[in-house]
Amino acid sequence: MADFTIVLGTRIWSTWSMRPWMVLHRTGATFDETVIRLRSDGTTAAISEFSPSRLVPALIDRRGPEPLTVWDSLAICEYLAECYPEKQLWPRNPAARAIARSVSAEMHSGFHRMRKFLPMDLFAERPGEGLGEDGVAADVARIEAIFKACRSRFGAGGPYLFGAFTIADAMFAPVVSRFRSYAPPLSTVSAEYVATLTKDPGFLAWEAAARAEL
Ligand SMILES: N[C@@H](CCC(=O)N[C@@H](CS)C(=O)NCC(=O)O)C(=O)O
Repeated sequence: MADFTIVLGTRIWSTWSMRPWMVLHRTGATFDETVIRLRSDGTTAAISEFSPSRLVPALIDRRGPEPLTVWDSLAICEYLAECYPEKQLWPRNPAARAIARSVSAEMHSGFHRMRKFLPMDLFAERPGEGLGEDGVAADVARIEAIFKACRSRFGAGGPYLFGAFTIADAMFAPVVSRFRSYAPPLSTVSAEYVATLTKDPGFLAWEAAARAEL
């Protein structure tokens, strides 16, 4: 049996599932998956079998004497960072790590207008749609400011927000998918970052699995 089971929602829509899945994929751990169809009559009941919050994602760690269930995307990412310190899933530098945690938490708790009006639909092409809705431009501008600040202050060592891939990149992966679908006008820094993340092995693996689900 694999070390972990990750419980996910329908891949094309489930932003919260995509984030910790990319992090788990990065660890190289063996894992299997349970994918629950969202937006169906039985969704809540099906999720409740695995997740106490009745929301996906959830991670089940089977390595100990009894299985341990961790839920909520950011808590799962933190748990994996603790399980695999050698993978440097957070930046090693304390200042970079503090900012990586700040932008990840900001993503986790904010950007409600963008979430509402630019929902993730992984392969959709809807250029311009939703961009004029109230508050969307402000959310996009704030995200662009985050990309610029992280890349310029901490990104010298590679093409990701903090140079090498970290949890912060996974947290922004669904945003990058939205930028690709809805095509807001972007700065060069943001456009380059979208190109980087959409070529990331974890992002591509998520897309391949999502295609197989269609
Ligand atoms: N704060 C949670 C949010 C999780 C969440 O909202 N998950 C959605 C899917 S992306 C869900 O489970 N929805 C249940 C449903 O559609 O019935 C996290 O970060 O994991």
